[in-house]
Amino acid sequence: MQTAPLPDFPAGFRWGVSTSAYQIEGAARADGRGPSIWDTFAHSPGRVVDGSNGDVACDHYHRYAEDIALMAGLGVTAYRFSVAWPRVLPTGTGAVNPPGLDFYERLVDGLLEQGIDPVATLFHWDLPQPVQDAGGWLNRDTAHRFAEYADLVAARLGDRVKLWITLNEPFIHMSLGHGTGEHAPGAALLFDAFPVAHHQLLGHGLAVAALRARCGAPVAIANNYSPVRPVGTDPADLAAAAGYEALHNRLFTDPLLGRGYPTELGFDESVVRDGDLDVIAAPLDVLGVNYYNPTGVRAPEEGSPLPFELVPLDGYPRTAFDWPVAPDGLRELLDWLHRRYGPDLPPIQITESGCAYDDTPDAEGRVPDPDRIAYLDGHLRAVHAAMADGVDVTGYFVWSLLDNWEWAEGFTKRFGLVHVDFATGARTPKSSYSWLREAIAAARREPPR
Ligand code: PNW
Repeated sequence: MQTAPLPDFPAGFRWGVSTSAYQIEGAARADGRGPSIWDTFAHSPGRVVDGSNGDVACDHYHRYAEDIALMAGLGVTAYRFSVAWPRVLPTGTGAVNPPGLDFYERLVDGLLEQGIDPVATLFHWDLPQPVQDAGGWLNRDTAHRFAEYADLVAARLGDRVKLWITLNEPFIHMSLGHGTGEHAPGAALLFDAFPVAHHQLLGHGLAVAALRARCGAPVAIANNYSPVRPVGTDPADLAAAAGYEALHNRLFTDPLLGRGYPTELGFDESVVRDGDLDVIAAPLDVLGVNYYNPTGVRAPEEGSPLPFELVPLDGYPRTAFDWPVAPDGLRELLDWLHRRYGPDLPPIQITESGCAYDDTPDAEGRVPDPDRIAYLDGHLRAVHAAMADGVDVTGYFVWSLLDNWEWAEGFTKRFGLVHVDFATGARTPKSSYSWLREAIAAARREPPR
């Protein structure tokens, strides 16, 4: 598919792809890896739509060299992966598993050989099961265990990782993992899940301190955001939308950027101790922004346990996930972050942006995915427009390099630039891969200014 040339991005803009450990690595019992909450969850009947799990996934643990070659062919300047805590510390704490650290060292060194910046996420939801058994993120101790694990990884890789990301989407881990139970560990506590927010943020702050003590590499967190669109004009609809806005977009970012927790949600904040908010507000070098779609919200039905109802938004094309395709939402979101947080907002990198479609190889073995090309084109233009509005955006990572294991959706949602045949592990670059390769090559040819 042909698209008009993209506008110029500045020299040094980071072009990347993102993945996460449990979604691609497989090798779930190899080389001393311990179980995580996602192993437990995926192996429990009824939790994952197709009954699948990440035991093998993309077998990236064994095929990482091929995957680095795919990235080199794409021309990206950075790769965002996650370190599996239970691969490094099989029980979450205590004894180190050397082969686990060795794997990430091979990966990092392989990336550096290709001139690709390693960007390491420390927690992408795969909590060691023994840490969960001790209370998981409902237990304040987990914040300290996380910082110790961060210190351990930084001691080994701190001289080579170019950007650390402490947590991935703590909002989703709280809300789907502990609010509704759709994700591991499967707790359905609704608003009583607030301690999971606070302890993740405390763990983040403690990990930032540990990383700073070990190395000079910049530190970020990756939050997901969604512009909230009220559906309906009743004051009750507007109030519901305002509440959801505070929950989704501000609960994590306000305390990170020194504003404390939003009060309008009525959370029981008794777990917050003196000094915690200072730990959480440790300066960040980059804010990671994961963006997929805007959210429609209206007032709930009588008797609903939640103060809002999420509703589909009309008037947008949809992905295979039924998510609306709304590049304007990304510009709106970036402008909102810039306005709301002003000088406290660090430079932004889009740490995830992408879409799922039912991509299937054709008779010639090609995988045409014109909808993904249109998606990426639109979202890159939205980023560029936000930059012209004055927002400091320094990178864009596509979710994802590979089709992979999409959590509760199992293998049914394909987000990759590269098609994966899950029966054989065979990788086939889709047409979006060729499109992005040309876009990156054109951008990197721009003269520095
Ligand atoms: C993110 N939602 O998850 C994650 O960081 C990735 O691991 C994941 O594969 C990707 O987005 C695509 O889903 C999300 O329900 C999971 O709104 C669920 C939601 C949002 C993000």
